[in-house]
Amino acid sequence: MSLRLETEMHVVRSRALALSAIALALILGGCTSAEAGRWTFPPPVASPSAAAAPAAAAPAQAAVAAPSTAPATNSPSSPDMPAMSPAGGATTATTATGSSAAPSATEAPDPNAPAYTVADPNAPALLSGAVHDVDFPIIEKDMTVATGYVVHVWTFGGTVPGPTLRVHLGDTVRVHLKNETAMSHSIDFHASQTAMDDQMVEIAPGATWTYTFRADYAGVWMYHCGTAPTLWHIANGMYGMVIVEPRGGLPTVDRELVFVQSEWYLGGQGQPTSYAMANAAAPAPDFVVFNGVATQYKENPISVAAGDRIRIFVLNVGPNEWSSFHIVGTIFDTVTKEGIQLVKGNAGGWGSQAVDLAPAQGAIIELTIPEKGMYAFVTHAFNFVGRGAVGVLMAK
Ligand SMILES: [Cu+2]
Repeated sequence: MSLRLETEMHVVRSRALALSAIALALILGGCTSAEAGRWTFPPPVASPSAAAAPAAAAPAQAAVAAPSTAPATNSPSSPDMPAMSPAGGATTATTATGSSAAPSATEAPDPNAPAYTVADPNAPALLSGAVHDVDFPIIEKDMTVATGYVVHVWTFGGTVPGPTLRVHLGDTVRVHLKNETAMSHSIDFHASQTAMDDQMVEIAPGATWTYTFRADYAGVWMYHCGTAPTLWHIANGMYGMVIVEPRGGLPTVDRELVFVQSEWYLGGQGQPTSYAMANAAAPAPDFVVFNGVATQYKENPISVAAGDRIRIFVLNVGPNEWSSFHIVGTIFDTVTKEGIQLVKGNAGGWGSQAVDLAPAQGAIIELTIPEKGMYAFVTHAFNFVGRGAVGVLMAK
């Protein structure tokens, strides 16, 4: 019997209306300095107001809008932003807010599942100094990955994606891992260069390890657990982004956002993801998401301003599918994808409509919001839009 079939026995099958999402902003990039230069994730959250506070020295921040401000479902202003619809035809997951992200499998939403937590989409501030000590506890927990769906995730720092680290070219990063689970894990920073048997060692339950690297190249880099089967450890939430700013730093813009695209292959309510589904030669993810949760920024649009210059750090962690990152109604005038640059004001007048990212590729995208209104962002692999890979920038 496959893992998926086994875990399905635990699934609560109900089609009742799911709880509407009432969520607090989570400071993905928030840092608490227990000692000079030491950063701890996740940051302690004392109260909702504390959770909503921007990180010190971060770019312009805006709290995630309340669910009530979500655009009306089934009233897209663009043919590129369809209403959510069942992706696989077997099950329709309809939330109390009228939106849905339908799984392709036989799962049904659990009306008693906790509301998801909206991930803060704002990019973190550059870590100060040139040597950074960062704490990454390895933690298991339950996470609502779409309204009505809970996965028992494995995490770096208690969130999926894990914390975004932002450093400057040439900085030294010392990541202090402590495995607080009953399973071995490891970590692989793509921003680093090292032998597998040097830094990417197995960290046994209860053990600690410090992964040290120097950020030799600028870019948007993936990190992930490398413990076998690596596919499963990634599929179950063990990934995140490292931003390495280029020599001289990045120019100031009005707003900076982070989107990590990933897939969920459900293994049953409250269970880890299905390795068998993730490992299929033609994988069919239940959800494809930005920052861990299906449609979270469709139901909680990100407020921006017309005329804003916006920089987006985009990473596709897969583990299997490509991303074609697109924002309806805009054109990217500046793109740095895997070290290849499109520069604003180039002599030929070139622009970019969608940025293709294979698993483990990242990009820095810049655009100017042309006017007030709604801008949907998606992967333009449109079969995944109905599975959760859609959000909204609402320009006031
Ligand atoms: Cu792992």
